[in-house]
Amino acid sequence: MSESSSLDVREVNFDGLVGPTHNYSGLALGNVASMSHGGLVSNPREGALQGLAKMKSLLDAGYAQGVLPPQQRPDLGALRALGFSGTAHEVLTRAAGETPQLLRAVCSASSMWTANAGTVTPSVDAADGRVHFTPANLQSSFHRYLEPETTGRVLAAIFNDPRHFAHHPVLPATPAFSDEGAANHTRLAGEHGEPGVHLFVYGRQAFGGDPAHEPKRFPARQTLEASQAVARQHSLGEAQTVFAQQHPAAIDAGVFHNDVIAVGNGPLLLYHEMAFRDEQETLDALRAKLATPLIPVRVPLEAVSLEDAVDSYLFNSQLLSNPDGSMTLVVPGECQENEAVWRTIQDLLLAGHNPIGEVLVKDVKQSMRNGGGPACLRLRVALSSAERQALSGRVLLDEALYAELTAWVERHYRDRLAPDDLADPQLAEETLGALDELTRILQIGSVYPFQLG
Ligand code: SUG
Repeated sequence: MSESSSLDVREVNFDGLVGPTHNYSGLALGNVASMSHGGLVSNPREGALQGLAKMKSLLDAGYAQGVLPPQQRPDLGALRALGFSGTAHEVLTRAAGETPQLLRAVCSASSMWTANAGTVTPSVDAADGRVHFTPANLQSSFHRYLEPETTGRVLAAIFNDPRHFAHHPVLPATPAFSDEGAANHTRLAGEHGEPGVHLFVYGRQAFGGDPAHEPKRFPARQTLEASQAVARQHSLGEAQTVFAQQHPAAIDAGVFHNDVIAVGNGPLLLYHEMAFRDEQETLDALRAKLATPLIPVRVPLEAVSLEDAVDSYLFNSQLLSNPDGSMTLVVPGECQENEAVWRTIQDLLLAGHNPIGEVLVKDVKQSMRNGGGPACLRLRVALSSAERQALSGRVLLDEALYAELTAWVERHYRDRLAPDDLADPQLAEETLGALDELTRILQIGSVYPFQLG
């Protein structure tokens, strides 16, 4: 085994910075929060500061915290590819007049939800002893389909030492290989540095699937075929993988990713009774493959309805390992506002026989209104100390980086954005200036289309 399997493996949570064009456009079919908040005025500065505050508090609590940059928006290249021409001003004005919905899509700051950036396999599970990455194609929606190209460049810039990191191509961006990344992937293991089992959760089967087992109201965003292809790219064998179908009724209730209804960490799987189409089969398969006893923590429907799960985002929590073997659950503020959910946290999770010993409540409301909780905002990458040292750029949060990023947000971000503001060419210019500066702060080189010429 390579040095990457040595001790001191830590999970680094790479949170996406909320971008300067953060807005509410109602773009995500099947995502109840996005659908109900479209058209509201957003607060990009507040959103970015909320995200940074979450990162800082987890850093202060002793967890390893990374940061990933937002993307270049508005995506003028996408508008040009769709036939708009002329200066930036002309392109934006014409798009705003002719297809305001398209303009909103190319302005989305959706790359903040880095749980959808890609799928990651830690080196301890990989035959070649390297960490493997596949950016997600996000082909289910146009605004997110625009992300993978820059995501791939950002990941390659940060994890750029080929002795430690391997990057795979994005899957074909077509419905059969619809891939939403780590939001539908959970790695279970004894500890982060021990070999693990990868639970891939899909919503539909593209080839030969039975439509009777698919959601009726909202789209299933992940296919079995996409999950299998990612597992193949990462050379994960049968003994290391479990493929489980998401419950179609959950998708129809607004559970557009598995991380809205289940979260795992180490040997613990916290899940809602309605998470999987076949709960027992899923647990049995995990038990058969895991080297350590599975700790299932099941939340029954009678404790938390699907509606409450979707409203509160209880399962979109971060579950973090502590040195004493206990775990901390990082929940969004909305959980505290929901009586049934808050009671379940106290009575079933904290008082139950499981390692969850603490609950931290974080305010990420700006992101939550678009359906993004604490877990959506982060990409988990388990790294050995050698791999952490091999990272490029200045992306591991510390006191100084936090202070610089906070000042950068305060310098460049608008307080509020109404839907009509998205056509303002000034906003596009401000954003480019801010991102150029950000790549210097993070020392990641040129990753944006405007920097590549
Ligand atoms: O893809 N929302 C995102 C939220 C992603 C949450 N991620 C995880 N569950 N891991 C989505 O649905 C809404 C954008 C808007 O409507 O303006 C949006 O894209």
